[in-house]
Amino acid sequence: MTATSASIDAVMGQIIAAEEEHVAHNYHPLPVVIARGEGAWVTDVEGKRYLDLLSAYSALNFGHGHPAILAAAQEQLGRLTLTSRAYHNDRLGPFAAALAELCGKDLVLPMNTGAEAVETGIKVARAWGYRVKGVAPDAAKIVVAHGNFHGRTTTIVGFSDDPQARQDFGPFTPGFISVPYGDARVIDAAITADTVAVLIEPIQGEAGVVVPPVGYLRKVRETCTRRGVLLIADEIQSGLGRVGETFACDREGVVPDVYLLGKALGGGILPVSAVVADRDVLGVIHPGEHGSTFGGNPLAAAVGLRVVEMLKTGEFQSRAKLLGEHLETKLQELVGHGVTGVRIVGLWAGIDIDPAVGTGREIAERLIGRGVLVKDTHGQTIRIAPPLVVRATELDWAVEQLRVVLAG
Ligand code: IF1
Repeated sequence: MTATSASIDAVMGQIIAAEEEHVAHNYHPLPVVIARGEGAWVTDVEGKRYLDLLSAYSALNFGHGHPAILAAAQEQLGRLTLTSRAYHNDRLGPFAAALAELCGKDLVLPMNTGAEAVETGIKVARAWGYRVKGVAPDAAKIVVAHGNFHGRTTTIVGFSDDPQARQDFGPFTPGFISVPYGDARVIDAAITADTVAVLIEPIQGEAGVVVPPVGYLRKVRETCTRRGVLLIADEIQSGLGRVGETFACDREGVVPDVYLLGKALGGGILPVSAVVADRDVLGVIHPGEHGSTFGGNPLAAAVGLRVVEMLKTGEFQSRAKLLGEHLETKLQELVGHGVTGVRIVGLWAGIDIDPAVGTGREIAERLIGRGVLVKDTHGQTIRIAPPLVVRATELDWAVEQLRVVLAG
């Protein structure tokens, strides 16, 4: 079903129709056809400009076409893009060393998509459980949280509680126990002798930027340490500057046993993900037990190294924190004026729309006409996640467009 409205130009209508004709309908895209991107802005096929407040779900933390990242990619494109891990390449080592240092860990297992990092984290935790903790064969359990989103593979959707993610995709992988998010006591109660890990998002993205109570992450960390299970933090969306820190776990001074990273690690250019942990965890994986054709390829490593170098300055984290405080003040002014709730951490916000004004999707569609791109989630919520290069004046302008749309 194409949401073509009368206002969409025939050119865009033709492009959308062609996409409809030949692309599987696994998404319901908003009615805009983007052709170019620069910084926090994108341009459609007719030359109309939009402020990008989604950033490809935080994969574009550094904006569209960041010159330093493009330069690293272009230089590597002309040298070497892929070897497979059957051989060494001269880019993976420096990337892994820099990323491990950024995380304060020993080892990096490079993959491509976020879901692959999550699946890898699950395999590593299970292998650690059997080979280090001594859990009985095939008995490993992993505790997850209600409202989680960790990707779209059948194992991952198997522990989702979103019916749309699970319907008709079974049977599912066993060994996962789901508990309410935000209460460390239920995690403690769910841990048994067979539990090898707790897998959580430090802030739940898809659920609508759900921030757990202060102290939750610290209590989960303490519980995992006391009960001898791994804390796996899925920072694929919350990490790499988005929340005003390098990692969302940093907000509570929590260091997980395993970081799952992705999205922005690829600089908005290509899929780069990684599992990062100390040797006593990641060292359980032996040659031939896990991998991927593109994991750790020299192009991904060159881009990933540049991203890590950019994060080491702390500039993007500071921008996200300061601009986030500015944005929060502006968004709070909308509460009671078409907005029923605002949750924001750094430059990552979930805004609940008053049903009397419309659905999240309707607001997102109306914002297109005012040059602002957002994405709805779970009916009444729109999420705001601009590139961290966005300017305060651009955020002010975007909030003003939202105010006008809400006012009808
Ligand atoms: C889609 C959602 C966001 C993630 C976390 C792992 C992954 C994701 C915390 C998997 C991916 C993406 C997937 C994309 C839309 C987007 C999304 F709406 F699906 F849930 F951001 F909230 N962990 N999230 O957020 O990473 O395999 O996609 O690289 O599937 O529509 P991936």
